Amino acid sequence: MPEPTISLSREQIHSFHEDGFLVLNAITTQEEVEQLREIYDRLFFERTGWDQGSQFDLAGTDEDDQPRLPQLLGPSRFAPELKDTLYLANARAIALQLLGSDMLDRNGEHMIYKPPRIGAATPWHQDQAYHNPELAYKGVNFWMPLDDATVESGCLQFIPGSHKLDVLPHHSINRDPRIHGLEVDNPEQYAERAVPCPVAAGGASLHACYMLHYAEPNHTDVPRRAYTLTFRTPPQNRDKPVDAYWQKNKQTARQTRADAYQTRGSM
Ligand SMILES: O=C(O)CCC(=O)C(=O)O
Repeated sequence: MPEPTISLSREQIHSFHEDGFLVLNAITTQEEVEQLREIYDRLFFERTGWDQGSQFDLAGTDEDDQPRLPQLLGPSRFAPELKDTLYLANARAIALQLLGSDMLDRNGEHMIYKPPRIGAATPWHQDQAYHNPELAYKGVNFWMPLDDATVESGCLQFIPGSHKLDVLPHHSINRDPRIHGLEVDNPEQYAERAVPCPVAAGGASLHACYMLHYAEPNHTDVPRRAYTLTFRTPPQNRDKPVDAYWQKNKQTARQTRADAYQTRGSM
């Protein structure tokens, strides 16, 4: 693992805790961005992880030939060289500054691809709407684009201070339980308070747990490739679980594939 090359100033740490997000101009080198693009394109071109349910269309039912928002969970399981990047070393060092020494060693990761022209919106949501409703979380997501991400191509947008909220009611995209992706209820109210955070390739936007965030469809002719790393402290049991009723009626093709894959593995 490379040695970290950057750290946050006191002002940046304060601003992250106050607003719930932060933008970094560079979290890795352009040389590493080039290498990551090759790995990324291979993983999506070959639909790596599809059979395991680890790759799927976040905004669709997985019936389309051309998914509009493909997502791959745990990409380093399929490309182990991702465990040895400067991006990971820098993100881990910064996460430690933000979360403190009880941060867990193990981190999460995923990739979300917005193809040129057809890439769908990532609706307003909180990541914790997907998570275990019995637990409370403290953590940080690093979102690094491999292409210059603009508002038009789908950089992330945030609602300052919304990381201080608890989980809000969500529903499946299009209210279709066959779709994995979630959207917060009444999303229209957030647009006018949104802070768009354009980021150049190899830079990153960071956001805290519970932050409301969104990204436009990709209206441009260039891809919007993004690679997220997540870090957290041990989750705490809640006195009263969140009523995450939107999780209960999910019926995704991704889950069916994941269950079938597990059954085959245990036979
Ligand atoms: O890449 C996107 O469009 C959304 C990313 C996101 O929601 C996340 O990484 O938490």
